[in-house]
Amino acid sequence: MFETLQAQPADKILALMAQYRADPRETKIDLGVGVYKDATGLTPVMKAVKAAEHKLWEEQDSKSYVGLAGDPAFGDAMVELVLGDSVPRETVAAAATPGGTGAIRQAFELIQMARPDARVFLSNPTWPNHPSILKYLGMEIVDYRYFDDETRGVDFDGMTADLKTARKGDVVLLHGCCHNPTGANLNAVQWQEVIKVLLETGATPMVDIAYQGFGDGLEEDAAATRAVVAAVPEAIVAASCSKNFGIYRERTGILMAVSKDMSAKGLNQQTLAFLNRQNFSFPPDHGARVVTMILNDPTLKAQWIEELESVRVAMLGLRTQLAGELQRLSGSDRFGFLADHRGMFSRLGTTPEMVEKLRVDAGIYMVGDSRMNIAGLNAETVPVLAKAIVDAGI
Ligand code: PLP
Ligand code: TYF
Repeated sequence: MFETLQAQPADKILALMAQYRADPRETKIDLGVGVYKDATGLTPVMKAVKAAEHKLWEEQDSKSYVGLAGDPAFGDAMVELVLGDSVPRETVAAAATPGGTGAIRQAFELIQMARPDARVFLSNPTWPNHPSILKYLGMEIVDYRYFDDETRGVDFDGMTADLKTARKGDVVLLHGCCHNPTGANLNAVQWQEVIKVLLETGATPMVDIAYQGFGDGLEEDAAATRAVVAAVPEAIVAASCSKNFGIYRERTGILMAVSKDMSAKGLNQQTLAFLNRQNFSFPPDHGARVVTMILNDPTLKAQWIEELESVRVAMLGLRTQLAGELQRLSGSDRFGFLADHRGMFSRLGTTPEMVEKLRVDAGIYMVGDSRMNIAGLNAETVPVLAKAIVDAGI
């Protein structure tokens, strides 16, 4: 049986993580995997999370099964966090999933179930797991232009031209905020243009939002997702709590199916629960419960927002420092895009050979497409990175 198995391609980001760990150099800098790290290089448990876990330990009197879609209170809290009051709650079906990746996987299966011939439009580039899962499911992918290698901003004309080729029954996957891997994002006017194209083509948007609170703020980062779901007849939203609650390993995420036609909610909800049952039955509860406790307790929520805000501001500070240092050393403004990008990542815009050179010569680890995790830096390593970039002639 197993002798027929073939080696599958490794995840390049995760492979880089192992390579970094094996590097004995003390001066090495990890700008690889998208995990937030503080100035000392640690990924701390947020205080609000610790407090909620403590309370949970004291109060929880059963670990019996919850429900196929998870605790409805988690659904309510997350729909409010992500969608605000953009659409009536009665139009949103929601199911807890193992992480944001679980939500994405279930979303693709939902699409395949509803429309076996659907094409899924992906930004070029996008998070590698998007095409990887779609290929695994045998679904058709269409790339749309997204990143402008020259400006390191969004190639908006290319993007809209490509999205106009979508049809009703197709799905357009959009990053709600903090685009991974580029860090380049649409402005509010451009989002309205995208919405216009969605309405013209009849294609269904699927929003992947994994970094709410990491870009311009909790509400600001949700604005595009809310505008999209409010405007179109149907939308899919996959949200992750891994980053903004710092609960990566708890696998906490949610899939939402939004339908303007309120009578559709029952069937959508039942379908999401069915999909969970086919794949793993009950979703993990611990992370979801902690998130629910935080969002429903004004004191814990205020503490979480404060902690999240300090994470966001720290990353912005590193962006400004890095752009400034590069301007000083290179005598040019060509790295100004680093201060304009938002979220954990920026694509530097250099060749895989240069990325490899930085790793070998300077112990700087970034993903092969030159994606850097800004949170991997601190005030001391920013000048080191800037010097290495300029010395390499990038
Ligand atoms: N979507 C994007 C764009 C991501 O970068 C991530 C990153 O981890 C996820 C979804 C899902 O993350 P997780 O499954 O860890 O919640
Ligand atoms: O893009 C990243 O680095 C994060 C973490 O298979 C991640 O989203 C990377 C690869 C992967 C799962 C998560």
